[in-house]
Amino acid sequence: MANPLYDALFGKHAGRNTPFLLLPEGHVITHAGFVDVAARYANVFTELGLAAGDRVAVQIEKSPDALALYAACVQAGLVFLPLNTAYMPAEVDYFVTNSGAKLMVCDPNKAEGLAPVATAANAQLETMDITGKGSLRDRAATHPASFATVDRAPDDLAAFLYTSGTTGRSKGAMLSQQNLLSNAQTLTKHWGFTERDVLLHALPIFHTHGLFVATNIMLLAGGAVIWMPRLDVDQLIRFMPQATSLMGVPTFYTRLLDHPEFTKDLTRDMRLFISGSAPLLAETHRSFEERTGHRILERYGMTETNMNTSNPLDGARRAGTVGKPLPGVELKVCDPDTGAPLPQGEIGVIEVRGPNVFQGYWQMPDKTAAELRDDGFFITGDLGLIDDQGYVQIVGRGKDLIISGGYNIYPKEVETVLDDQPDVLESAVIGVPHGDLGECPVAVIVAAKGAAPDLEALSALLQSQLARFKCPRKLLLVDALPRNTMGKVQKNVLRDEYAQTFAT
Ligand code: MLC
Ligand code: AMP
Repeated sequence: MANPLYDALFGKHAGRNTPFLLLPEGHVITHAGFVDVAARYANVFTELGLAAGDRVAVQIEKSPDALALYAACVQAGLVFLPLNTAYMPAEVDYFVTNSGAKLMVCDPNKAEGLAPVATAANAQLETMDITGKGSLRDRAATHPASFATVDRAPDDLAAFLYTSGTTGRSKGAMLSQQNLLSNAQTLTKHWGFTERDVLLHALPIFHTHGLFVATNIMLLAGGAVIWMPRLDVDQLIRFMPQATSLMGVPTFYTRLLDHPEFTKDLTRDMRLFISGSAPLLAETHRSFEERTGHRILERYGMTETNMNTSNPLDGARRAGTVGKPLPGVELKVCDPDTGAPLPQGEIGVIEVRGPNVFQGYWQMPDKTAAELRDDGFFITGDLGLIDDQGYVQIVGRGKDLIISGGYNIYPKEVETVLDDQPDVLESAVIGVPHGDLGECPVAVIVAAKGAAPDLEALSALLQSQLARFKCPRKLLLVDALPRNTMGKVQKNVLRDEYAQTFAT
């Protein structure tokens, strides 16, 4: 047996002294150097008593060592569980407990606060800071740069990514080796990535986009990655002449367009600009082409499915569409009530099937059954249509979800915190247009009888419990929420009413 994901992404780089991670301050990590570091961490995992199939939860800043932990998990047959660094301890508590993680890795600054979480969940706690330093690296220094790769089958799990739900708590999407590998292979070919490519990487590595799409492709293709800790447009511009490609959420592109130094000349050696995770406005697509001559390639994906559709490398990249289903991916548009496929051109719920589709939600058979059909089709909850040229257009969401700067916010989670407050009768959290982040959450609140909620105090309370990006940028008090005849809150009415909240 072998370990297909490790062999394809990492193992083949052993001994290759070619540049892999190019750090902004000038340091270069070679492919060989990277797999050596990963092997040391794989040895640490064994030292800590972890065995194949165990989950490793990490909430750490982006660094080369943070990426090496992902490689080490794959090599040791462990399930990698990355967490958004913005999550608060209560949120982390849920993920660690629910996943049954045996090891938790956090920033040294957060270790004290998270120690009780680890203890309660019976997980070991180790640390790693933004430079890679911490207790894990100390341990790694005592181990050799070689490790006997653990055998894995294509269906064995490689990662858990938690995704929130419209009703209850977050669900751990289980991704197998084959889910990740098949998608990386398809995308590398579809987008023409080779070892000559140099990717500008400014996305976080705790989500599908920055971790799997961007890094898996580059590892498979064997090219180099300019490894930036976060989005800094000045830095992006500085390094663009050395790069061939960029992957980003739409905010990356609107911020580039807002920068006076972002010119056609700067993008001369760029081969490809890719956008996804949130809708790219047709207007951004057109302005980008006017400024640079490049047409952004938009694609569509999800945590549960990796990438589903893409505009073509060669051929028409059409603004306002997410392209056609990727090779090997089947896509249909169905009636939301009956699940029956709809004729071409009609709007319905998008369903997808293929080797990219996840294995189900961890220990949630009911939720899995509700979204993943017996025949393998996954119900995405996105509303769309297939146009007369076979391109998919996403026209809305059947699920109550806000996407802000590429991060998902489930209103229900925020409303639950607000509704629990004695001064609040009820609340509705909606997404309203925002020039920089696409949309931003706003909370519309109704006071409990005779109460006068302190909006500042409510805002502070939300910030103490939820990651900052989920917290509404504005809280508004109203007498009543609009309802339809069935008594359901009409969020579309609220979205229209408050559409101008962040208009400039
Ligand atoms: C940061 N903040 C946000 C935010 N990001 N608020 C709302 N939405 C966001 N996305 C808040 C911070 O909490 C902080 O608040 C303030 O904004 C400034 O923080 P920052 O860290 O300086 O922000 P910035 O660096 O400008 O980050 C914005 C961003 C970043 C868009 C560059 O959010 C980002 O990199 N997003 C990418 C997300 C991503 O990778 N998504 C892929 C999901 S995978 P305060 O109050 O402290 O000032 C997926 C599948 C697929 O969807 O198809 O790809
Ligand atoms: P996540 O759960 O973070 O993986 O978010 C997945 C969701 O992001 C999808 O269900 C879509 O709603 C949205 N999404 C991803 N790519 C695009 C895109 N190109 N256009 C519009 N929405 C997108």
